[in-house]
Amino acid sequence: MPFSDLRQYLNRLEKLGDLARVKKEVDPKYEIGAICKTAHDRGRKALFFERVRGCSMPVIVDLLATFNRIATAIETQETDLFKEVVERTKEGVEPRIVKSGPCKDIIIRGKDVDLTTLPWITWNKTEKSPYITAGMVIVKDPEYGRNMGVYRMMYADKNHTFLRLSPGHHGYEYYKAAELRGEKRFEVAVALGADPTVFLASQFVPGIDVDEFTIAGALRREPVELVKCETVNIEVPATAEIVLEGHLDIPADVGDEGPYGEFCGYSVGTVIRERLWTIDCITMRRDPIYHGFYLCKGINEEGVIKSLTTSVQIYNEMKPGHPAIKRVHCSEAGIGIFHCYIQIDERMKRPGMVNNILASSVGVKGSRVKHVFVFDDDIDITNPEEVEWAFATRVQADKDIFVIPNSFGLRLDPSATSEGVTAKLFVDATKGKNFRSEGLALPPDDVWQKVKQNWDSYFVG
Ligand SMILES: Cc1cc2nc3c(=O)[nH]c(=O)nc-3n(C[C@H](O)[C@H](O)[C@H](O)COP(=O)(O)O)c2cc1C
Ligand SMILES: [Mn+2]
Repeated sequence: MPFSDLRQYLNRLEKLGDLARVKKEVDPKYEIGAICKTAHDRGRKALFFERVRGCSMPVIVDLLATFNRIATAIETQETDLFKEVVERTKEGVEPRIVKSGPCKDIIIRGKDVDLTTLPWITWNKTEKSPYITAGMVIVKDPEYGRNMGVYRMMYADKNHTFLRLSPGHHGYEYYKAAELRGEKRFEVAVALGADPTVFLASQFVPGIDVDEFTIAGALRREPVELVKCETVNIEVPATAEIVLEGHLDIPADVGDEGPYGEFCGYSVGTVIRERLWTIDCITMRRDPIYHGFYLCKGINEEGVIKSLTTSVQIYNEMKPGHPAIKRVHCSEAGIGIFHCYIQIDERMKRPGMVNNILASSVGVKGSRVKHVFVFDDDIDITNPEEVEWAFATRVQADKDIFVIPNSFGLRLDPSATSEGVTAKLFVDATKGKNFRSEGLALPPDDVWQKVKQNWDSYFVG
């Protein structure tokens, strides 16, 4: 049975010993971020902050920050995660609209709306204001249907926040479409804290007309239950912890937004003239749990989630044209999008094939790959040690590496131009035609397997 809400998932994590309760009161300004950053090197458990200064709500952070927890979220094993996600997302599962749900336990409207009751967290030293970071923003369009994506919200006042609608992301495109239709108002709903597949689904990059709730349904193998909002014509997860309802005016009020600690691990400037929205209604569960998301230098939760969603997407798009591809892995330290490792079936390799695969990788929809490598299938591309070893021993830089200058990448990459123009690197790390080796230096398989099976027996007297 899939999890029906955030709470069920947290219970499971706690039973598995994969959730740590922070019992001491913590300061929402920098201390939560410092605890999250430290926890990364000390077990990487999900962190449940029971007492946050100045706020009555507990805070959960780093929910899906390991592949193991993502596997738990979709009820599979970490070793099967990639294969399962590829299989399950082949077909969407439509959400089901229900009459009511626990997200309606408490309803606060109009002038009673007071966002200061939420835990406003400032995560990193570069951030000048606190942010909502895990809000799943739901919007609708008459042509494209429903869309759900996570967009950050910087605090403005008790019923306003900024809404960072990045060009290219669907929230922005929907807003622009409403503007072009001459509308004066753009409705928005934001859900915080739901069954974990919903958040996971928000990070897939399907076409503009695909409702991310159908991906959540596919991941959990049952429809997500949605309820109608109170003040806008949008549906939200029935079991959400907190729901914000409201609107942007068209044209919207604007102001300077940022800087913010981005998933690349840096803060990259202030967004000039970002839009603000008005929150007209808040609904929530009794004793709501606030979901926060921490981004920082090094491997962070977004890099881990993106690693999975990007790898699945690149695999799905490239496999039909390149059947030799066995697996794709965009590494977490490469923030899930910059370093793409492609594993091919060595037996299917033909002259020139690897370079064609490398070149095609930049054409994948929404792909931001920057450094792409192809490996033979004796390399476990999810293991950084094997990846580096293959790069060290199978690559001749003058023959196996090529670069495309002036390509489109990501503006948040501080080494790219401010428009996001970047070079792309392609590496054939497979064994070349003239590779000089009699084979891998490893024990014979049968002996090795036997040793592994009887491992403990070697260490008893
Ligand atoms: C914590 C977090 C914060 C994010 N902040 C933003 C943001 O402020 N603006 C944005 O456009 N995308 C942001 N994203 C990325 C989008 O959620 C993601 O690219 C999503 O797939 C976009 O979906 P869409 O194309 O349907 O809008 C964020 C992602 C995460 C995990
Ligand atoms: Mn979308």
